[in-house]
Amino acid sequence: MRTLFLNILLTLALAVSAFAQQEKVNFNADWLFHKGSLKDAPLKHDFDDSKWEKVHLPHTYNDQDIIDDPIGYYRGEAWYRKKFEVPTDWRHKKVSLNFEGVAIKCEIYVNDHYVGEHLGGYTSFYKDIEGLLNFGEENQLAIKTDNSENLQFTAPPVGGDFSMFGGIHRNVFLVTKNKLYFDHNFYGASGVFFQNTGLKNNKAQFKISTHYRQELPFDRQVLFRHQILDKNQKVIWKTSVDKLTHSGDISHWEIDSKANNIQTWSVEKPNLYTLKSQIIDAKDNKVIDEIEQKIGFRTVSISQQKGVLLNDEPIKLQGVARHQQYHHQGSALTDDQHQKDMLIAKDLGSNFVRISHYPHSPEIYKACDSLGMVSWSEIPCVNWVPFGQPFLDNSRTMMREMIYQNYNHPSVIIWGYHNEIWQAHEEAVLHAKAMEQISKQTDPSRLTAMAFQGTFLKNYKGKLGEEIFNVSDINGFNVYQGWYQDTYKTIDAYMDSLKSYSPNKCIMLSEFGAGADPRIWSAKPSIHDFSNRYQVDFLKPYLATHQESPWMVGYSIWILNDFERDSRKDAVPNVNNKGLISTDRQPKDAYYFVQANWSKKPMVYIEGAPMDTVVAVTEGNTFTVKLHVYGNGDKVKLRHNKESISELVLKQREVEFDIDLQKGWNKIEAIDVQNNCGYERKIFLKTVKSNTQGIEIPTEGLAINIGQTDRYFKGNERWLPASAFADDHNFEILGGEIYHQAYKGNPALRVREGIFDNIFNSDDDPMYQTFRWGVEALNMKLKTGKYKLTFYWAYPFKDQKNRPLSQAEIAWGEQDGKVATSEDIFNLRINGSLEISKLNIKKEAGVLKALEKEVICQTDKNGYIGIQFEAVHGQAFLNGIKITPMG
Ligand code: GCB
Repeated sequence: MRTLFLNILLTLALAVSAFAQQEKVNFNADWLFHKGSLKDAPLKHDFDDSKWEKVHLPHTYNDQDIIDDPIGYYRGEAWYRKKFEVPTDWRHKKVSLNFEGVAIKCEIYVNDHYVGEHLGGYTSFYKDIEGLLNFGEENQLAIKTDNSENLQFTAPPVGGDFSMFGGIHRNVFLVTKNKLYFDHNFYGASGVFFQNTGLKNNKAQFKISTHYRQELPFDRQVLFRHQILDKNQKVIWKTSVDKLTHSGDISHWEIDSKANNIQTWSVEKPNLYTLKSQIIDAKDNKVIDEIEQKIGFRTVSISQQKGVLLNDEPIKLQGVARHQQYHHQGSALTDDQHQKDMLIAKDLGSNFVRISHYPHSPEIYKACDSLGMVSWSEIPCVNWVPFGQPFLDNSRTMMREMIYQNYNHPSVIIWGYHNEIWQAHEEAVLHAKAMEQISKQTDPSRLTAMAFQGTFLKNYKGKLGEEIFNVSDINGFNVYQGWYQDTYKTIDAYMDSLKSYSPNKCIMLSEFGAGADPRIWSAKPSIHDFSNRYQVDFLKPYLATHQESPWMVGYSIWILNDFERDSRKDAVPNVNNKGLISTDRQPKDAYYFVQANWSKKPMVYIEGAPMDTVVAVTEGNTFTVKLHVYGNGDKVKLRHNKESISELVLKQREVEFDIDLQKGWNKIEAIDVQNNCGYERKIFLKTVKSNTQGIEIPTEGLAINIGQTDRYFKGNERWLPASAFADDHNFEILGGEIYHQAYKGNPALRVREGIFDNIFNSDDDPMYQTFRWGVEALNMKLKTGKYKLTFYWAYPFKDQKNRPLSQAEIAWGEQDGKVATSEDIFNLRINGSLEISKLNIKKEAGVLKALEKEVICQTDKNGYIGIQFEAVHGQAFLNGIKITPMG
C-alpha cells in the first residue's frame, strides 16, 4: 500500500519533471527506525524490519531521553530504512538525496551499496545515487546515524551546554536533475553565490560565482543566464554567458556587475529579489537546469567609531540567541515551528538573532531574510579545541559548508566560529586564525566574531591573549554577572574591563541571561531563585549598558527559548531555564519586559504570569501584592475591578505598583491611553484566615514550602513560602536554617537557597531543592480538630565524590557541592507522641529522591499542633508540609 502511494507520488513528480529541469520531492514520510547498533547492516531488501518503528521526519531518537531523570541520554548508533520507487524515465537523470541535517554522523546505503558518509549534524549535504538505483522497481535506502561521544575529538561539537540529539532531525528531499547542473556537491550548496560588493545611492555592485558540473557523455555548448527579478517578477538585471562545457567538467566562473535603482534590504524594509539562474542548451534553447534564490542588496561594515554599519547606517544589534529545541521533541522541529520562533523573535522587537551554537534549519535563515533580522551564524566549536589535524580539517569543512549554504541570505552578517573556548592553548589560537582565514577568503563581504566567556579570560595570558583577541572583527563576551557570579549592578564597569582586553576591537554582549521557571514568582527576588521577577531585574541593567558607546555593537540575550539539556540542574530538571519563552513557547514576564524595551509596536503588560492564584494568610479579605507594569509609552492608567485606581509614569519601560487584591477574582487593567493599547490580568485571591482562633485551613489543604524565604511556586500545589506566615502568631518554625548554596565553597557567601540538583521522582523540584536544615520544631495553632499532615522530604547531599558537575557548580567553583559526611536520622513527634521513629530518609528513599509521609493527628484542646524533629544522629530537616483538615 505504502509503495503504491509512493509510486503515485513519484509519478506525479515525474509528470511535472517532464517539463521541469529539476524536481525536488519531499522524502519525509514512511521511514522505519531502529535504535541501536546492528551486527549485520540492514541493507538487503529482504531484511526483516517488521518490528521497526514507523517514523516521520524530522526525527530524533532522543526526544524523550532528556525529559525524565535519571541523567543520561542515548548516544550511539541507530538505523533508518525506507523503500521507494523511481520511474524508468529517470535512467538518464542525476538523482540525489538532499539531507538538511543528520546528527551527528551518518552512512548512507542504497540497494546494498555504500553511497557515502557525512560528518556534522547541522549542515546540509547531497548524495548522488543514480548509479545505484533500480529504475521502475523498488529501491531500499538504509541510513546509519551516530551521535556517539567518541566522535567528539575529531569534529565539533566537542562540548557545550546543549544536548547532541541524534537522528535525521531535518528534512530530506529526493532531487532529480539533468546531468549538467549547478553544482550541489560544492559544499552541499546551491552552486550560485551572490556577493554584495558595494552600494551607493541605490546602485548596487555585486559578484556572482557560478559552479557547475557536466556529466553528460558529450560536450555541450550552453548559455548560462542569471536574472534578478523584483517582487513583481520584473527583470531588473540580467546577464548571459556562452560556454562550451566538456563532459566531466567540474568548473566555475565569476562575474562582477552593477544594478541601478535597486531597493536596499534593511531591517525596516527587508526588500528581497529573486536571482534566477539557468543553464540553457545553445542548440534548442531548452533549459537544462534552473534555480531560484532570494537575495538582497545590502552592505555591512564595522568601525570603532561607528559600530556596525548596515548600508552605511549604524545599527545597534539587539536580539536573542536561539537553540533548535522544542518541548519534548528534541531537535526535530517542523518547518512551521522554526518559522514561528523567528516570528516570536521579531515580535519581541529583535533586529538580530544569534543562531547558536551551530547552523540551524534553512527555514531560520529564510525567515530572518523576510522578516528583517540580521544574524550571526556559527559552527559548533564550543568549550574545547582538541589537538590534532582531524578536528581542524573537519572544522574547515564545516565552516565552508555553513558559509556556502547560507551565502545568499542578506540577513547573515556575521560568521562565528568559537564559543567560550575555556582552555587557552596555541592550537586554539591557530584554529581561530584558520577559521578567520576561511571566512574572509570565502566571503569577504561579512564580519566575523568569536564569543568569549567573561570569567575564563584570565586563561588567555600574555601572547595568547594578544593574539586571540585580535583575530575576528567582533569580540563577543558571554556575561553572567548576577547569575553565575557577583551582581548585575556593576555591569557598566565590568563591560569596561572586558573592552580593555581588546581596546582596538568592537565588542558585543554575545550572551547574558538569568534563569526563570515559568512557575515561580517572588516579591523579593534573589540570585538563582529562578523567579520571573529576578529574570527581569537582571536583564534591565544589561539592556541599558553602554548604549551610547559605538564600540559596543550589540546585545544578544541568552536565550529566546528554554531548551531541554541533559544533566542541566536548573529549576525544571534538564532544562536550561534562561529562555524568554518556555520550551513550549509560552512567553514569560521577561519576554514582555524586553518587548517594552525594544519593540516600536505600542504595548503594555502586567507582570505575574505564574500568579493566576494568590493564596494569602490574612485576617481580612484583602491582600496587597506588588506588581510591575511594562510598556513602551510614557504612562499607564490602572483599573482594578473596573475602577480607576491610579496613573503611573514608566521609567525604563517599567513601573511598580501595589494592588490590594480582594478575595475572589480580581481584574487588573493597565491602559496606555496615548498609544491606545491595554492589558488585562486576572488574579484569584484565596484567603486563609488566621486570627485568635488559629489558622482556618481550607478544605483542600494548605501547602507550605519550608525551605524558601520568598518564592511562590506553582507546582502540583500552590506552595506558599514559610515567610507567608512571618507576621503570624499562629505559626512558628524553630531550629536550623534555610540551606543556602555557598559561593565558591565559601560558606560566608551564601547565595542560592537550596541545592543545584534535580530531584529524580518529582516535577516539584523547586520545592524539593530547598529545605530547612537542622529544623527542631514546627508549631501551629489551628482550628481544633483532626488533620492530615503530609511531610515532604528529599535527602539533599550526595555521597559519591566524582559525580558530574552542573554548569552552575563549574562556574561557581562549588566543585562537588556538599557531600554527606554522616547519617542523618531523626524522630518525629506530634504533640509529644512519637509518630515516626528513627527516620533515615537517605536510606529509605535514596539521595535526591522525593519522599512523602502522612500522619493523621488531632490538635490539642487549644488548637495546637506541635511537631518536634528530634535528631538521633546528624540533623533533621524538612522541605515541605501540607496540612489538610479531616472533616
Ligand atoms: C554560556 C554558553 C551557553 C550556555 C549558557 C548558560 O555561556 O555559551 O551555551 O547555555 O552559558 O546558560 O550557562
